[in-house]
Amino acid sequence: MNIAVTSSPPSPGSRVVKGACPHDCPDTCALRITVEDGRVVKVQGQPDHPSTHGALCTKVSRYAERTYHPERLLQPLRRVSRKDEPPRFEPVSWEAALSDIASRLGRIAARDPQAILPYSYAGTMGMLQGEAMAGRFFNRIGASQLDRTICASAGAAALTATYGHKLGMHLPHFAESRLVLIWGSNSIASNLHFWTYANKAKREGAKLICIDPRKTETADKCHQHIALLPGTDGALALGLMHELTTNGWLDTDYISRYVDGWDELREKALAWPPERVAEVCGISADEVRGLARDYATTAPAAIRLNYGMQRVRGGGNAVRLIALLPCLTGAWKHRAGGLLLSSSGWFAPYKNPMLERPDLMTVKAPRVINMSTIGDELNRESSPEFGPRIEAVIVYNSNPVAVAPESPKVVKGFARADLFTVVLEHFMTDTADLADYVLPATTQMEHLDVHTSYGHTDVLINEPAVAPLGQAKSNTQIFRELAAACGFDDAAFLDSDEQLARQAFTDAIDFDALQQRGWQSLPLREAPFAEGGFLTGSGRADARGADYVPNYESATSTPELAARYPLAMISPPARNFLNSSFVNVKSLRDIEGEPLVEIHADDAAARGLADGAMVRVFNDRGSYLSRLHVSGRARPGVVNGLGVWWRKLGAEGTNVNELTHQRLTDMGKAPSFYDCLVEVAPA
Ligand SMILES: Nc1nc2c(c(=O)[nH]1)N[C@H]1C(S)=C(S)[C@@H](COP(=O)(O)OP(=O)(O)OC[C@H]3O[C@@H](n4cnc5c(=O)[nH]c(N)nc54)[C@H](O)[C@@H]3O)O[C@H]1N2
Ligand SMILES: Nc1nc2c(c(=O)[nH]1)N[C@H]1C(S)=C(S)[C@@H](COP(=O)(O)OP(=O)(O)OC[C@H]3O[C@@H](n4cnc5c(=O)[nH]c(N)nc54)[C@H](O)[C@@H]3O)O[C@H]1N2
Ligand SMILES: [Mo]
Repeated sequence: MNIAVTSSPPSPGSRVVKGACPHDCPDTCALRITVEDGRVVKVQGQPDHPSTHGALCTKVSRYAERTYHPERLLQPLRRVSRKDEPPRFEPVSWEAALSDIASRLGRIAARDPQAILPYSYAGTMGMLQGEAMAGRFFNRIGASQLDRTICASAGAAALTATYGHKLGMHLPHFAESRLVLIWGSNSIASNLHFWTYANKAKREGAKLICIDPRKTETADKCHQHIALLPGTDGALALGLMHELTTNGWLDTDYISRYVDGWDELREKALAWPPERVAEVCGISADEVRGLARDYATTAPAAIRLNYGMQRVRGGGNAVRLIALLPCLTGAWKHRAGGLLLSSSGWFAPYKNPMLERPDLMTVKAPRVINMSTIGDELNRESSPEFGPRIEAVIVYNSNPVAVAPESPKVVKGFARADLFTVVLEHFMTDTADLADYVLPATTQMEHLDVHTSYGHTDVLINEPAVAPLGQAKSNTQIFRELAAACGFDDAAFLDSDEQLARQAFTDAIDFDALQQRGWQSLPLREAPFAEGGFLTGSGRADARGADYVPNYESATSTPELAARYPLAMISPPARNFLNSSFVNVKSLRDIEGEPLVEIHADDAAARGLADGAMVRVFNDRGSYLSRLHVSGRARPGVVNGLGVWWRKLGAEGTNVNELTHQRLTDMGKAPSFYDCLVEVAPA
């Protein structure tokens, strides 16, 4: 495993700063940042933070390389070329940039402020550099609101429907499980600090089973790998319920006390015998039977479900069905049994709902734009249903031109001559290339922040380690100054970062103690649902209405389309990138090599394709040039297009999102990135 474990003492004259990893990852590691002469020289994991235990992933141990990257944006830039020309920018002062941006936004707002749209996601997961000051600004100006759906909202809606909130097992307890299902997650790549606990369980004799269309690094290390077809997890869950029912493996006492709607769901499950499941999932009936037996007869049994499996049309229902499994076997009765998809709901009672100051909102019930369909939204005209055409977009903490689905439409939207785009960034990303103004933002080494997590249950602080580089400013400071340039004199815009940090939580999280220690664990119930206590209105887990929903695109749901595009494409993360972040860090890009697509030997042979060939992956939406990797990691019928590369670093200025579509999941209005048919041909 390529993790960096180091805890050498600081040399004399150096300083150690308490940090938190800002990236969109369930691990939210506590950092130990060593500074010498005002410069970060080392980024390590905090040895005493339980889940970090002194170890970082390869990416974040290179955080200094990213911070001091020669291509860091260090001054504000104004566009001088047209949007349909290669991008050219000139440096401009902060004063000139902010005053021009304020006057252009002011003119749009005078017509209709809802023509202004913020576009942000989790480039940093920090509460301050995320939405604390940005939210205040957009509320005050009266902008459209953004529905932040691009990653997790199908699973979030499903967990909330089933358990009443985004809650699950506590991370450390996985180490005591006897059976761990790693379902839709390449933990070693994307959730390394969970893997440590799973590996501990393995060493103590637990069985590990990976459920994933791709034979990942994680599948390599599990005892068993079930390589189902993408988007068929709901069918597998129903098949498991069939077996639990017909073999008498249900915990009828737990169900009768703590589950609503099982009678209805049981009827549906009985229609899914292993043979039918096998056909839909592309696996064997014995795999279904064996999995059911292991799950029902091993205790405690834990499921690490992750977001990889909910990026398909039926992602929400699949999460619901899987989340019900531990309610049917009573696995929740043990603290090392149950399921974890997200722990973020545990923080809800500790967060200040007023941090982003919804009371400043100047437009009553502004319209909501879904970030996952930004390609379509930017290309819409004004209409009574839609409202005003989008005239300005302020992008921060996100790189939509690379990460949003169906990028041909996203590019077309951002390339509109009449769209005013401001991008707050560290680097000249694909999105920044299409901006009118690019504003240099600080990195996690240069600003204060506070963090929660969606994998563990600790609050963390990130102290600034060094002064901002060049003329970079933090997101909070940029929105503060933009508010001033717009003439907003509300006191809310005068709060310093430390004041924001002190406002972020209720009194139960003491900021001074956080500064002292670096992190604070939430007090938690050991086995949260041992006696029900779900956060649904009834206190019971809710099974009503859950059912398998087939993909938008598959051999069974769209046979005509599948005749032209017979391969299902998934596009999970590349291990050494974080979404599109780090793609420009050379040492990491060198490990990944180049954009590649993995294919099974039979599918390659049927197309006369050789390992290492350049191929065109295509469908009706677009075409993507990529290196072919004939690989045991791909199952028949499925190709794996790894990573969200920067378009401009790809072979023809495209990436995998050239092929994905904008249709939304059954719950939570999320994108269905992994529900996508393609064909592969020689380039
Ligand atoms: N190194 C690295 N770490 C990351 C990220 C990154 O880009 N790089 N991204 C971060 C982010 S934003 C997120 S949301 C999390 C995501 O973390 P996870 O939810 O754990 O997702 P991934 O590691 O993307 O793993 C998804 C796995 O799901 C599999 N998969 C795809 N389709 C299906 C399906 O239909 N069913 C099943 N059962 N499996 C399927 C893929 O093959 C892949 O191995 O990771 C975070 N951590
Ligand atoms: N095909 C396909 N597409 C995907 C996925 C997939 O698996 N397959 N995964 C999806 C998922 S799970 C997610 S979460 C999204 C992620 O999509 P994004 O949230 O857009 O994530 P990144 O690509 O990492 O881009 C984040 C940007 O924020 C910038 N940034 C970081 N910190 C700061 C800061 O403090 N201030 C400012 N101003 N900028 C900062 C970084 O430099 C980076 O360019 O992508 C989605 N897209
Ligand atoms: Mo994500």
